[in-house]
Amino acid sequence: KKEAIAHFNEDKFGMFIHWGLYSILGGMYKGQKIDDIKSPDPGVAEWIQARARISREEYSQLVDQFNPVKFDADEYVLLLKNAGMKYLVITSKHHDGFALFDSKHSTFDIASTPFKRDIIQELYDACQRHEIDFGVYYSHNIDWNDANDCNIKNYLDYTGEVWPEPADFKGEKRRTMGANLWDPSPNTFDDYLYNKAFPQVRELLTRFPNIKFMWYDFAHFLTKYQSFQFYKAVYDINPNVIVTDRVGHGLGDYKIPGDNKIPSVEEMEGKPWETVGTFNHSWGYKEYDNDWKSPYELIYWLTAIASRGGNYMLNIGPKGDGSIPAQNVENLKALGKWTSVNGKA
Ligand code: FUL
Repeated sequence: KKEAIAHFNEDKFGMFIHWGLYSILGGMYKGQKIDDIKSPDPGVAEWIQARARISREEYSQLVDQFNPVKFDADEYVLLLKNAGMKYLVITSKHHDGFALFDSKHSTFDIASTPFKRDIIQELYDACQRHEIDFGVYYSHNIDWNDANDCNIKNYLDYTGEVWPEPADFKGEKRRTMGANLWDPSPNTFDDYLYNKAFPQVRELLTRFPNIKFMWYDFAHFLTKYQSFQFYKAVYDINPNVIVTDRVGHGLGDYKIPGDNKIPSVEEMEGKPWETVGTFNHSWGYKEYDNDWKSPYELIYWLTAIASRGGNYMLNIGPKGDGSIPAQNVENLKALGKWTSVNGKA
């Protein structure tokens, strides 16, 4: 584990990819920008299902439209490699519950789309070919398709917390904090854990033995035991995989300060850490957000983070057709000119 952490620290600069069914919508729901929808949930594109309170049934119809024919794994990996990045982490399953890999434990996955090709497999293979470290993001607590209410009721009962507001779960305007309170699945949260989440985590680690990072996210409503189980699920199969502290309850091998946050050295308490940052203002593709960070801004983020001892993982959100927004490509190429002179070989 020590070696794996030292290796991670050496990597310094990586690419994050948020890609899934939400990328088809590009931040638009029925002709309306999600920023214009009145909703207490975040306006980032991958949160559209929560923000617009889309039913599970309606959202899952996107499966039939997911056909990213422009996707080319080598092109993605060479783009990041030529920008000076050393690793890649992709959303294997985000909060919507859709798996970008061919999963034995859910039909809500890439194999059910017209595309069928296993995106995680193709990127993993391309990373091995081009000597890029590979990791997966996995939304373990939040799964709007299969995790019932994402454990929020148990959590509030158990902790006695009143959060986000009195928990009658009826107010449409109430912030969900990621829990599916508008159309929860009929199964229990335990069903989700034992029939989908743990099996999928094991599936990923077994199928991809050279995974370096498990990027768990958003553990708000998990018990300490559940967080421990998620940590252990990884450790038991591959103890060299390092795990984000977002697994919950103070567990994990490296710290993630808030999204888009450059922390002070003191805040990180001498632990390994990584800042994750957006290129514009959304993680998933949002067709009307063209406020891209320039190559100069990216150099600032990279140097500010690296000089404090952290890693910088910069995000891109490919479109539903598999292409990457042109300005991302251009700015990453420009950045590559700088890293080729100032970065590590
Ligand atoms: C957050 C998530 O809710 C966002 O959608 C995104 O994945 C970001 C990196 O982490 O907690």
